[in-house]
Amino acid sequence: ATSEVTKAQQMKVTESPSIFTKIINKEIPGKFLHEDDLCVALVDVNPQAPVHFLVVPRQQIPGISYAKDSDQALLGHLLLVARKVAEQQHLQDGYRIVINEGKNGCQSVPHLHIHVLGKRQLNWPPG
Ligand code: DGP
Repeated sequence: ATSEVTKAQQMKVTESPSIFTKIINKEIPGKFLHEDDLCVALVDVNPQAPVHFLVVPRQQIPGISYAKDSDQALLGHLLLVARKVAEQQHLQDGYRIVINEGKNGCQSVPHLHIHVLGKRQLNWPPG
């Protein structure tokens, strides 16, 4: 399987629709933990922790580097959904929220998403 680093190095920000847009539009399957007018939460297909989900805006912003001042309310909403779904997933012992950006950040899907990982002791610093 292609490593996440290789995928990140090969990512094209122009990919449209993204894999997440196809999942949001129910063209390909995904396990939804949350859906609202602005975003969804999806179980990550390649989990890095016992609980690993993604909070994804319906709008296909290619990454956090493309966010505009006018996205302020949306970005806040994504974090609050991350917190609410983390509670539903019983992550009371803690969790980590991550946004990967671009090649060096190891972003492989060009559609903004917040990772939430929990149910194990995570380490620091990340690789
Ligand atoms: P990132 O490296 O931050 O771009 O993370 C992309 C994540 O998306 C990665 O953890 C694997 C996950 N992923 C990729 N393709 C799919 C898919 O088709 N379905 C789901 N649920 N997750 C996916």
